[in-house]
Amino acid sequence: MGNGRGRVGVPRVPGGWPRRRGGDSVAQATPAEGAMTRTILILNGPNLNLLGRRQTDIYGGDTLDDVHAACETLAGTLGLRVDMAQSNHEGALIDRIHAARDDAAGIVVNPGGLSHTSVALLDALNAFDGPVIEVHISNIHRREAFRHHSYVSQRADGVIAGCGTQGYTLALRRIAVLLDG
Ligand code: CA2
Repeated sequence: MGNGRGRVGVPRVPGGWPRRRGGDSVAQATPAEGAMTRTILILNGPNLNLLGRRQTDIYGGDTLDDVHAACETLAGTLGLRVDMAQSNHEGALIDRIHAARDDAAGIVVNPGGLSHTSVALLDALNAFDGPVIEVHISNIHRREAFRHHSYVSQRADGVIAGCGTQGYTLALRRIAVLLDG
């Protein structure tokens, strides 16, 4: 079953993920547009700035800078660029997702605690046309019941949970597959 957006599984069209606004192919794009389509936004929600500094028993010892470095290294091998962002503010996260409509080809998102509460974040992601992979460092299904549901999962093309910070690089690999078709 799809997400109501006409995308079920891996897209089969040449050139990868269906483009919005008339469906320009990569071959038709200008160099500037081509570069734009290969940037992946890695968006982190509230409290993830503390990663590696507190609660290392749950989230591990890597900092967000470590995650950024690992993603940048991998992205180079995948022909992608990454733009890493974190905010403790729901509105700022929503604004960044809106901007991603014009400056990112895909989104890797760890919404943090907002996963379990934010319809507004879901609405913002529903306005983004590229692939979205949701990441949770911890296995939310093995934790408190209130963490078992994520609003964002209704939009996500894939969900990775419980793989530690490796989940971010796994998500990047999946986005590369989805974009390249
Ligand atoms: O497992 C995940 O990645 C979570 O998205 C992390 C959220 C939590 O609310 C979700 O249920 C699962 C919490 C992020 C807080 O991150 C911290 C990291 C280190 C120290 C304190 C908080």
